Amino acid sequence: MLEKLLITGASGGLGQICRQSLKPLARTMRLTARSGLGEAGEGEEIVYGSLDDAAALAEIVEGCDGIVHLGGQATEASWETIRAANIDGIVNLYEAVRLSTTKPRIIFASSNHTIGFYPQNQRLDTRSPVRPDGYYGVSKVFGEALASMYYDKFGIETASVRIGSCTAEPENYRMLSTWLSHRDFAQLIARIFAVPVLGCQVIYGASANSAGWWDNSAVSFLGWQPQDNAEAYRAKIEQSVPRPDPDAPVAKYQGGVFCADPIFKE
Ligand code: 15L
Repeated sequence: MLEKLLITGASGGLGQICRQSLKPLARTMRLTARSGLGEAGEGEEIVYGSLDDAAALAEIVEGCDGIVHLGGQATEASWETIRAANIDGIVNLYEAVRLSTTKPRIIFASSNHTIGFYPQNQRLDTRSPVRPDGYYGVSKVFGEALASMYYDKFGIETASVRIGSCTAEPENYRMLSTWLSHRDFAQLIARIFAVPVLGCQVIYGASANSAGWWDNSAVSFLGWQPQDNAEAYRAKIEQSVPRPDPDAPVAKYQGGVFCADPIFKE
């Protein structure tokens, strides 16, 4: 059990899920976001702060022995927005960890958009070269590279989880391959904190989908066995979601619509 688990981006969609599901993992949960965290529940601490405030982050990180880093920009945006949240912000986080006395293990919410431009008929493993599908995907590649450097130079351990589509249930054809159930995500996080030695790993965050594209055999030592399979929702999707044009990016590329976006301007 962790003493103090920090969740960044705790007010976002996944943050709210983790706030509930990760309670059994730590004696205390420290939740941070810029706003919107409500009242602290039992065993919770709320500390408001921003990833661009290095001094505040140092205080937020100190005393924690685990971090689930969900904070930052979670979709495509202008370079200015991505740079502030996902480039400068994650450097600030790793510097805070390096300077902390507790040197927490980090779970970095990376994304399938690091490899989004691979075609949907190609299976990948965790050593396949990256093919990001936008500024957002590039920023997640940066985060993974930063984690690698902080491990090699300073021994700080990270699991970069390339989250597919973490929703209550799969919502479209692509998600039959990319879906990560909330339950499987929580169990993956528990395994990452449980193993005695983690090192620095890349892991695909997807449930045991029959139509899945990603091979996690290089991290089988984690002992993570996803329970859910998007296939159980296929009939429902076939009844309710129009089938996309096979030449549309959403049907062609693993990153789906992110591959269709031109360079993003705000
Ligand atoms: C992501 O990285 C996004 O944060 C999320 O909003 C979804 O778009 C997801 O990828 C996805 O590819 O389904």
